[in-house]
Amino acid sequence: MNLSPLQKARYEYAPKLPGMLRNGIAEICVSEGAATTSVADQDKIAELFPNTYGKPEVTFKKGQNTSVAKKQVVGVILSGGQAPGGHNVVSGLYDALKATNKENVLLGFKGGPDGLLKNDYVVFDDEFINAYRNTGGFDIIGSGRTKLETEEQFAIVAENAKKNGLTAVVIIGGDDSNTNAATLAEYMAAHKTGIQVIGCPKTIDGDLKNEDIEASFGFDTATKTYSELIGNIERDANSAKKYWHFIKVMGRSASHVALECALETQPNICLIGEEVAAKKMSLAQITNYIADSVEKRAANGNNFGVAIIPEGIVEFVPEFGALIAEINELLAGSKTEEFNALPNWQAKYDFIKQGLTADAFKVFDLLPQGIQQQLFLERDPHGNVQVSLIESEKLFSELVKNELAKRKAAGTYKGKFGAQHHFFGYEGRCAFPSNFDADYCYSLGYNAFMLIQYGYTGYLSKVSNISKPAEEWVAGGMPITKMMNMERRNGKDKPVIRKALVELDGAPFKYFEAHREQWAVETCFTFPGAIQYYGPSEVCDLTTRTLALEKG
Ligand code: FBP
Repeated sequence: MNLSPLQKARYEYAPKLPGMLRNGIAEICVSEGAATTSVADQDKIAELFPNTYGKPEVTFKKGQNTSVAKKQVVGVILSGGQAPGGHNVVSGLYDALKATNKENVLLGFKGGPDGLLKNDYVVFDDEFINAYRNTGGFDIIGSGRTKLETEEQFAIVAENAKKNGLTAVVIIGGDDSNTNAATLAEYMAAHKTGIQVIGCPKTIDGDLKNEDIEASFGFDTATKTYSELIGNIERDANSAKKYWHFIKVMGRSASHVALECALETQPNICLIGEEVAAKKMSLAQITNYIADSVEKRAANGNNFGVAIIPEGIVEFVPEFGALIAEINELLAGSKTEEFNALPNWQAKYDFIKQGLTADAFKVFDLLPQGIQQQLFLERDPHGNVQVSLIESEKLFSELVKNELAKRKAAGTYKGKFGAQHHFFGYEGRCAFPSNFDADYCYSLGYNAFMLIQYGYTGYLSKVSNISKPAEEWVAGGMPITKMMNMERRNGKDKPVIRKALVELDGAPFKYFEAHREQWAVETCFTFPGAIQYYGPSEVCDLTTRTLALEKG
């Protein structure tokens, strides 16, 4: 394989561990804190997780290692969307496992949860692991989105685990995957398999965090990658002075990515889905908000700008949510075939007009035709509209264009409006992890093994105090059940990890709110540039603005 100079150099990078894990395995001891309770619905969660609920918080510290010496055979999977640093979780896990006992074995199950179900795995050795250290991507063993949730699936996983002599399974994933890790841990404990289950917090979306988990891994690198690109576009906009750029960024359920990129680049507009929902903003209100910025900037001779749109925005607009619910009903069952058989768009449009309520149709009719058609194109396996596929960057630029045409006719707007559209998502999910993510992920993996070695199950690997230098990081673990509550999923009440949305009274949003009026009218762009891996610490080891603001 041809290696780029950076890839070769990154192989040599030695990720930093928290100070307390640096003295060698023999000097890592554990201390237990108070028993925990779930964030809500305590009785129900306790009833559903009788073997793993209420366990104590765990912290590692320097001292005599008292864990029981036994051969460990650990299976690991990567689950869900890619996030920079996944390879380092695996290499940290591998290094701790081998440093504890050379006879220990790490198996990598391929393609996410499917690997556990199909018993499809590789056995890691030094050569294998060394080829992936400090690199982006999940290609070491691949990933997948199969949900592990039924008794039958758990029984197959337990059977395969026994067949391979596994003592533990590590699930590297987001909130759904770690919810599954908690349920699998409970199953393994209830069936007295002796197999432990540990989770690691991953997702570029940044929505797996809480008072214990300060950040999910991958968010740092992905947002830095998008911010570099957005900064470059801002420079281009400021150079050519002729386009408004509408940039959609990933984050299907929460707007953390959009907010972080806005804090990094100070665009003219950034929509925050959680605010749209809280203020029950309509499409027209959002359109006017953007059009006001375009109009004011045009009045100053600036016919250009940058707007960041979070991927999941439309689901936060109440009237849009109602429209989607009606469309899902309208096309339920065999009605999709009836709709698809209609000869042309006009016939389909008439069918939609007849089928929707007047309110829903009013919203539908506001949309550009391209977006109207998208709503009827792609369905998920349950027959629902896939909102993340809606080109919301084009939706808002079209709506703004129409609004500006009205304002021009009324004589209030005299500028020129030309739009460019971008979607940044996959560009950031497999970048070389920043030094922060390389260190954080390696520590999460190393720490996951310490939790296994000390006999814990149903825990999430936790590394905290991460806005400080790695030396001061605190390693430990948190029962996953502590993060759970009951939520309605597919018509049933289910125990799940509570997703973290952008908090409108949190410091990152407050900072943005205090500055956005100025950013909307003036040109205050900032240009973060590319992630730096080598050089001064103040350039290479920066955490996200979100984390810095949250931790004061
Ligand atoms: P996870 O929640 O699994 O980490 O994935 C998040 C994400 O990157 C979203 O931002 C995006 O909407 C989605 O994955 C895309 O998924 P896919 O890779 O299946 O297209």
